[in-house]
Amino acid sequence: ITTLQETLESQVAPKQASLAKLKKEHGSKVIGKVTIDQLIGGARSVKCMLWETSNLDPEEGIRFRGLTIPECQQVLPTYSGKAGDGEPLLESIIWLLLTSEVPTKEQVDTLTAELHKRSSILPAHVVPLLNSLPKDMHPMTQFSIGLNAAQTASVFAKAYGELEYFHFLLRHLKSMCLKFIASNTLRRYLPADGAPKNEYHKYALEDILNVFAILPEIAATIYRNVYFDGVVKKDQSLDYSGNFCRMLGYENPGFDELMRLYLCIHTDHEGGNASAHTTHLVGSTLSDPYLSYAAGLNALAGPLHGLANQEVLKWIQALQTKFAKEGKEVNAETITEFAWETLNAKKVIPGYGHAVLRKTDPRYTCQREFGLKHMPNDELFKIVDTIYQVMPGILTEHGKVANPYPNVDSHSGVLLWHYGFTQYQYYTVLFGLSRAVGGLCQLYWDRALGLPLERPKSHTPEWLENFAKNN
Ligand code: NMX
Ligand code: MLT
Repeated sequence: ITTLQETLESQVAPKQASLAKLKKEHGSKVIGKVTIDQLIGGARSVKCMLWETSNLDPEEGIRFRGLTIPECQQVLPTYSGKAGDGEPLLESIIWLLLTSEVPTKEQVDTLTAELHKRSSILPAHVVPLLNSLPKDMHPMTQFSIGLNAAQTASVFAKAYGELEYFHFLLRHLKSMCLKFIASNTLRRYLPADGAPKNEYHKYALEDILNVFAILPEIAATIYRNVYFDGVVKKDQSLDYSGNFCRMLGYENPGFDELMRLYLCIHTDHEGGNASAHTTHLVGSTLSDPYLSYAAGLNALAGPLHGLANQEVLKWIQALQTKFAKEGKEVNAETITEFAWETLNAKKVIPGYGHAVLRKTDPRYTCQREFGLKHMPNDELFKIVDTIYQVMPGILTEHGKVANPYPNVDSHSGVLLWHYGFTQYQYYTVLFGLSRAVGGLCQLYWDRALGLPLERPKSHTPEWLENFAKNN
């Protein structure tokens, strides 16, 4: 069977060539204009990034390498081995996003085994460091610290830094004999012989697979430390998600399936979202994949982005507490009352709205389908469903929101809650574990395609006012 590395290696040169051709033949074609509104308003819809792994249509939602979520569920290998029989394995999405090919179950199994093997590279200082963090430090802060600390294992940084040093040394050694000895000694310890820029992607891939492999232990250590006894038990006879569930302390096959779904759908949402964009931006400075994705995690930790999943649960709990105290039922009427209180207090309804989407997020829909299948009578599931019935109308009446429909974060928490995973402050860590896949699969192609330092142009308000006067 063809390995992931072989598949990728055969794709790099043709992709480099076709991008070079596109640039040469059509580089000067205009694909859009930028208004002052867009410049002030968070660059909405400004087309300025190359993103291989997925594309987001405002009406239809996400496609991973051209496949919608239901299509992924039909064709990608599952735990049982039969496509369509359960949720896709995260390893199959990794393969799809990296290579744009649908892998066979055998290929996916090799990747599972490789990731389990690579998990042992987690540097020895990381778990003790996590153990030393205050239990009340937000899990996302801990996650970011853990990944940053693991960066000592970066092959990319080592290759880049040591090669720089190697060349510096060779340049400054006067004697030919010393040059010869130094070059032979150092080469033995270097990952490659003077890796040129067009080989960065090979080191990046090593780091990327290693980051995928070690993130579950970092994430699970935080969960077990903050909420339980700090003990993390693995079961590497399982797939990536199943093993992660055991590390968290869950032994329920239903929860394993939820985790597979959860980890697959949060992976990628084209390039403009804050976590993916941050990873890409930081990576463009040739920061290694560890540092690049740790930066992405910090972006994900914001309440307008990934933290919204914990905020949704908080909002529902506040709603339940308020109406329990007042002896009222949670129903369409009381939800409407609570929503208006939130809006009138100039706060956002977490889990609703989107910068790009203009319809219900298909990631919401597939989670709703999972709920209908596995927990149709769950109390929180029913509340989320009632919120869905009334909220688009409320937000439309409110009149500000471009998209009154639910996004991915609106549903994820209640599914976890059903299986006893009630520590909602931790929910964004699960998002972060998954988003590593999208951000870092793209980072591989960023390096393989030799994409440059990202550095857009900014303008001062004076410049804009002047421009507006004269145009
Ligand atoms: N509740 C109340 N007001 C909202 C909401 C909402 N859910 N969504 C947007 N608005 C407001 C927004 O704050 C803005 O107000 P103002 O003009 O006073 O600044 C106005 O509506 C127009 O914003 P939009 O153009 O609709 O949205 P934008 O593209 O700026 O922001 C979000 C997108 C996702 C940041 C926004 O919809 C939001 O804050 N949603 C709630 C938080 C959330 O669910 N975030 C998760 C997104 C998905 N993810 O995982 O990252
Ligand atoms: C995401 O998954 O990143 C969010 O839906 C936010 C976005 O796409 O901007």
